Order: sequence, then structure tokens, then C-alpha cells
Amino acid sequence: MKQLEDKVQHRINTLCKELTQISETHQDHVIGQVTVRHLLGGMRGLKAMVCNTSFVDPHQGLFISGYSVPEFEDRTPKEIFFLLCTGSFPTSSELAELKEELQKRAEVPPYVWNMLRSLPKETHPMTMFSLAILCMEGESVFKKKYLEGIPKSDFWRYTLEDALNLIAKLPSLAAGIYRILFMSGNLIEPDPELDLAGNFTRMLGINNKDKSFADLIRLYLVLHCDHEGGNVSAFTARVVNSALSNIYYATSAGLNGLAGPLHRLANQVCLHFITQIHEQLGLEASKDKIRQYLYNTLDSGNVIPGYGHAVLRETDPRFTSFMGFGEKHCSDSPYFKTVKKLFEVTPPILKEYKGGKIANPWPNVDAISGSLLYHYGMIHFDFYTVMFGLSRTLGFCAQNIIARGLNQPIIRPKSITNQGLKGLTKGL
Ligand code: CMX
Repeated sequence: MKQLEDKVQHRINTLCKELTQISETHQDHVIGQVTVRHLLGGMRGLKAMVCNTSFVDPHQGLFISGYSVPEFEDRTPKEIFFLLCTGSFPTSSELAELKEELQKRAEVPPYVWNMLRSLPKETHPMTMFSLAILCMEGESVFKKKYLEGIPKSDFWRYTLEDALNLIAKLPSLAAGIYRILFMSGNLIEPDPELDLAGNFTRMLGINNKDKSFADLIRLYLVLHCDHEGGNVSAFTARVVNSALSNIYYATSAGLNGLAGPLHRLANQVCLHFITQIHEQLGLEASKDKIRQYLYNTLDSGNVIPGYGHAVLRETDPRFTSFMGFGEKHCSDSPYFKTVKKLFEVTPPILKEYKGGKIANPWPNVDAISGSLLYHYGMIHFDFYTVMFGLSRTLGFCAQNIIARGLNQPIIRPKSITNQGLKGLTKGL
């Protein structure tokens, strides 16, 4: 993987030079204030770390290494991983090298399957996914090399080595979990000719005849790959890896955060919301009836799932990307039709509801992703987070490869007691 390594090294050198310059001249420059609201409000909005793999602009949404969603939505997960790590899309030769590297590392060790098959049938697929990654921790090359005493400047190389070994196995692993939990349990072999998304779709063993399903999976894996460094899962992975716990520990920990209902359950909740609309109002519910349904939902104290965002202030471009896919491939789907109607009627209602205090009345990515998957026969809601995790692992890995390259220190913010806080606010 000479070409990938060279490009990563180049990016690390560039970022390092920039940060050294900033640090040398502006080490004590004040870039913000820490308020009590930050302390008590989950540090929301507090600028406290550097992340160059991606950035979320409140109005334009996600940028991967500077590229906007329309600029990268047609790419493959492998190209996106390369972009996350290096800052540029791969050439055909770089892509071929990456493909070859991943192919030769793809086999999941038998002990992982034995462990997964020994779990109770009711185990959540995210638990299985996280456990499987954690139990491969002994494979970590970083861990072995660290014990041998490699220099700090090589930490990123073995983090990259581990990342490739891990990412290569994820499609088989995730699809295998699906087969064990929801199908007969027999695994489907990968096809070396297919790309990551195509292979994952093949190994799931559902809807293989419809080529657009593989394209939806590709888009899903591309659009969910990274969302800055401060979200629960990415931040957790960063914190764990900052202690030099290897990428298997870090990824498993990040996925455990991703599994939480406040982080990733939203696309299931959105799908459930649409199912309820269909059950109560029929598949072809009119916009007026949907409007009334939305008011009833809001008046009973509930939120409209899929709308609003902590950072975004416009329609999430990832939503727009999925809408484009839906228009092209499943415009007759009742789920897609209802998503479209909701997109028409929801923002005007949210804009004026609660005296206009809802900061963002526009849809986020979850307003549509689950509906598209469901349309293609991916009806096991619990599995959606595994697919999300598969994609997000690309971001976890890239963020930590770069963090190790920059020799970022262990993350260790300071906590204070109520007494300390009273003192600082002169409330003693
Ligand atoms: N429906 C109804 N009310 C909403 C709303 C929605 N979709 N979005 C925000 N509000 C309400 C909030 O509940 C809050 O009300 P209170 O002050 O009475 O508590 C008020 O508007 C202000 O909130 P906000 O500043 O606009 O939004 P937050 O940053 O606090 O919350 C989010 C953001 C996503 C949790 C919220 O918009 C929400 O609950 N949306 C629905 C669930 C959803 O789609 N989640 C997916 C998030 C996607 C992601 O994180 O990637």
C-alpha cells in the first residue's frame, strides 16, 4: 500500500506544518469562551478539537476533506476512505492498490464466527458487530509493534495497517451478522470482482436481482462515513485511540456510542412514523390529512422525527442526495411518496410552531434513509445501525490515522465539582 501510505504521509506533513505554525505564533490566542451552558449542556458548540477529515457547515452540510455532498455522492466507499485519509480522490492506480490490499485482508477469522454463533438469538446486531470487532483486537499490528518499541513517528503507519485489516473484514462481518440473526445462518461468499458495497449487498442475500439496491447501499455507505470529530461515536473513538488503545478497541467503543437511541435510532423512528401514517391514514394519505397528523403529533408533545438538527440550519444535503436516488429508482414506492409529502408540508408547520423557536425546520438524512432501505426489502430496522456503523468506521479510522500522524496527545479535559463551579461563578 505504498501509494496510500505516501499520500497519507504527505497529508500528515502538510497538516503538521500548518498546526506547528499556528501553535508557534498563536499558542495562547483565545478562540472562544467556555460558559456554564457548555459545562452543563454536553459541551455543545464548544470548539475543542481539530478534525480535518470532514466538516459540517450549518447551511451547506457535510464536506469530506473539502468536498461537498454533490461532489462526492457518486463515489464508492473505498474512494471515500482514500479521500478521508489523504484529502484527495484516488487515481485509478491508487484505487487498484487499495482494492487489492482490502481483498487480501478480507477473511474474517473463524473464532469470530464461532463467538457470534454462540450468542443468544436475541442479541442486538450492534452488540454482535461491536463484540466481533473487539474480539479481533489480538490481531492488532499496532499493538505488537508498540510493544516492540517503534518510534512515535510510525504510530500512524500501524494504525493504518490495522484500519485496512479491519475495514476489509467489515462487509463480510456485517452481512454475516445479518444472515445469522435474520436469515438461515448460512453465509454467502464474497465475489472478488465486486466492490465493497456490491459485495456487502451480495452477502446480505436480499434483493440481489435489483442492481439499484446495491447502488442504494453504496450511497448509504458513502453518505454516512463521517460527520466531524465531536459527535458521540467519532469522539469516543478518538478518546479511546488517544490512549493508544488500538483501532479495534477504538472502533468498538465508537460503535457502542453509535448504538444509543439519541445518536442513531432516528432513522428507525422516522420509518416507524411513516408506517404509522400509513396505518392510520392509508398509503395514499392526502397532504391535508398529513398536516393534521403532524399538528396532533406536535400538540401531544412529540417531535417530528427526521426534522431539525443540532448543527445544520438548512435541508441536509444527504437528504437531498437520497431524494435524488428515490426519484430515479423508486418514485412509486408508498414510503418514498410519503417522505415527499412530509418534505412539502412539515417545514412550514415547524417554522411557525412554538413561536418559531425550532432552529431548523428542515429535514435531516434520517427523514428518508430508512424508507429507501425498507422499500428494497431491508425490513429489519435493528440492522440499520450496523450499516451505519460499517460506514462510520471509515471515518473513525481516518480520523485516528491522522491523529496518530500528528502525534495528538491523550484527550483529557478537566472536570470540576459543583463547589468548584460555584467558586468560578462567584456563587459561593
Ligand atoms: N419537531 C418538534 N419540535 C422540535 C423539532 C422537531 N423535529 N426539532 C426541534 N424541536 C424543538 C425542540 O424539542 C426544542 O423544544 P423545547 O425547547 O421545548 O425542548 C426546540 O424545538 C428547540 O430545539 P432546537 O434548538 O431546534 O434543536 P436541538 O438542537 O435542541 O435538537 C434535534 C436537535 C435533532 C434533537 C431535534 O431537532 C429533534 O428532536 N429532531 C427530531 C429527531 C431527529 O430527527 N433526530 C435526528 C438527528 C440527526 C442527527 O443527529 O444526525
